[in-house]
Parts: sequence; C-alpha cells; structure tokens
Amino acid sequence: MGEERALIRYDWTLEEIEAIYTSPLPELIFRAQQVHRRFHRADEVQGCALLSIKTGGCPEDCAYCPQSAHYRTGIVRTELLSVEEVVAAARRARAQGATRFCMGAAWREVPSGPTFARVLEMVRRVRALGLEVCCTLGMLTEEQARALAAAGLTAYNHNLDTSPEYYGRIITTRTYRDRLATLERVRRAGIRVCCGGIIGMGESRWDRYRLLEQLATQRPHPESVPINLLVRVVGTPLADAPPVDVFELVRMIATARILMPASMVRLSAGRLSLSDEAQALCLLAGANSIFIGERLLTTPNSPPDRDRALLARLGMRLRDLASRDGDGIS
Ligand code: SAM
Ligand code: DTB
Ligand code: SF4
Repeated sequence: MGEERALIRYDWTLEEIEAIYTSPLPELIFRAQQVHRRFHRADEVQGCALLSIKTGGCPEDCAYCPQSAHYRTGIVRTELLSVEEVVAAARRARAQGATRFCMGAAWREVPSGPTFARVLEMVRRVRALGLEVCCTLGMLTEEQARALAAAGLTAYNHNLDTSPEYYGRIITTRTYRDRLATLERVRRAGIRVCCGGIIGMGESRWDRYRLLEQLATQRPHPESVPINLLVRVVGTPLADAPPVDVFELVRMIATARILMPASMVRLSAGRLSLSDEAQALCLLAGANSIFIGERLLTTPNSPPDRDRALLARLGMRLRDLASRDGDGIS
C-alpha cells in the first residue's frame, strides 16, 4: 500500500472540493471509480448492523434526532440493554452477513461507573464474535476512550454532521469544538475514527464542501465516513425539510471517495427512501458499506430481502468475515 499511501492528501482546499463536487456527473463518477478501484474491491460492500443500546430521552437538541428529549416523537425510552441482549443481537447480525456491529446510545456524554462497565463488557463480548465493533455514545473523556480501546473497540462514531457555520442551526446544546475535542481523544486513544454527516437538513452546497473539508484535512482521515440522508421524523424540527435531490447525495459520496480514498464511505441512514437505481448509483459513486437489518437505531431500514435482491441484481456481494479488516489505511 506504500504507493497508494502517497496518493492520499490532507491539504484539500475548499475550491478544489467545490470543483470536484460540481464537476459533470460522468466525470465525477469516473474519477470516483478510479480511486475506488485502486483502494477497494468494486464488487463488495461491507454490511454493518446497528443496535440502539439505550434509546430516547437525550438532553441534546439535535434537530434531526427522534431521540432528543426536546421533541415529541413518540419514541419509547429504554434503559441500557443487558449484555446478553446485545450479544444475541450481534449474533443475529453476524448470521445475516454483517461484519461490523455498531452500538448507539442516546447520551450527551458517557456516564461512568457500572453503566460504562457494562458497555465495556458489551464491546469485549461482541469483539469475541469476530465482528468489528463501533460505538457511538456521545462525548468521551480521555480515560473512557482509553478504556474502550483496551476493551477492543474498533472504531468510535462521532459525526460532525454539517459545516461549522450551519451547526448552530441544527444543535444548540453543544459546539463543533466539543465534537472535535472528542474526536481528538478517540484518536489519541488509538481508536479508529468514524465521522461523517447528514445531507438534507436545509444546508447549502457550500456547507457540504465545508463538512468535507473538515473531514478530509484531518490527518489521518477518519477511517470510516458515514453519509446519512436525513430520515425525516415527525415531531422533530426537520420533519418537513424539503427532500434533497438524490444526485446531491451521489455527488457527496463521490466527492468523499475522491478526497478520502482509503476510507470506508458508508451509505448510511435514508436508504429506505431511495429507489434501487439511486442506491446503485451511490455504490457506483464509491460507497462501499451499507447498514443491513430491519432497523437503524429507532427508524426502519431498507428490508433485508430487498437488500439481498438488490446486491444479487447488481452482481455484488457483502464482504465476508474472512476478508481484510474493515477500514483502509489513511
Ligand atoms: N448520541 C450520540 C451522538 O450524537 O453522537 C450517538 C447517537 S446519534 C443518533 C448518531 C448519529 O446518527 C448522529 O450524529 C446523526 O448523524 C445520525 N442521525 C440521527 N438521527 C438521524 C436522522 N433522523 N437522519 C439521519 N441521520 C441521523
Ligand atoms: C451514523 O452516521 N448513522 C447511524 C450511526 N451513525 C449511528 C445512525 C442513523 C440513525 C437514523 C435515525 C434512527 O434510526 O434513529
Ligand atoms: Fe442525542 Fe445523539 Fe440524538 Fe443528538 S443525535 S439528540 S446527541 S442521541
């Protein structure tokens, strides 16, 4: 990979990002394909499964999120699941073809004490099934990051979501700087970073370039970059956000692929609202991972039968457990 490593850049400018994002679609997809094939297999996607280990009642006010206590979305709050419940879900996910298991908790920050000890045990037990393990638990202290690393955590998900300038329109209970500080702690603990964003929140193209700039100038790049299409949930302030043109999603994915060649670019939330053809275009644009399974965290996902049929029609497959470890170099 030495030669490939030399192709990875961290000095992308906003102008370059804009030029890539706005290039004619055939050019953009061609370039993304060239990068994709150099760093990844073009016929394989990684299947990841999500599990909400603690649902609802979150003190943050993220305008997109059904789990925020600030909005009435009908979400039923739950306590932290038991280790056995989580392990059973991870086994089911593995049987369905997932090689990465992501646990999400509706916390502003990770609590300490027995609650955190239980999360660490979940990480150890799921890792022992041979799965990559990702957690998204809100803000972390340095000590907690080190403990997660010691438990064998593969990656920590903490999204920047949008540009620094638009962030305050979406979330007021924390700052972009808070987010970057947690990401820094994750990095320092030696955990891989999973960091991406959401499109369709009323942001401009410029906000998307700024988000991509934030991600692609990190050294190393986040090994995992989830691109979520807003799932509009009734009761949240973004319930009636105008739907985004699907080609914007394709452009976002292709640009992320070109800027961060070795990273996994994940076509994350929102697939249920996409046609098969739109999803195929996202995969052609360089996405190489999807969430599989009935549910995301609290909302329905694209049904497993439909996903299996789609991959079969495209002549593609889910990456198996024996394959090279998930995240690429970066
Ligand atoms: N509380 C933790 C946090 O915010 O980091 C972890 C869970 S949170 C649900 C994880 C990510 O899911 C958010 O950063 C956001 O990018 C994404 N997300 C949440 N609700 C979404 C929605 N309705 N549509 C698309 N993405 C969403
Ligand atoms: C990410 O970027 N997307 C996932 C995962 N990281 C944790 C979450 C999507 C949540 C969609 C809304 C829901 O189901 O609650
Ligand atoms: Fe809480 Fe995370 Fe939802 Fe924001 S995105 S309200 S922090 S669960």
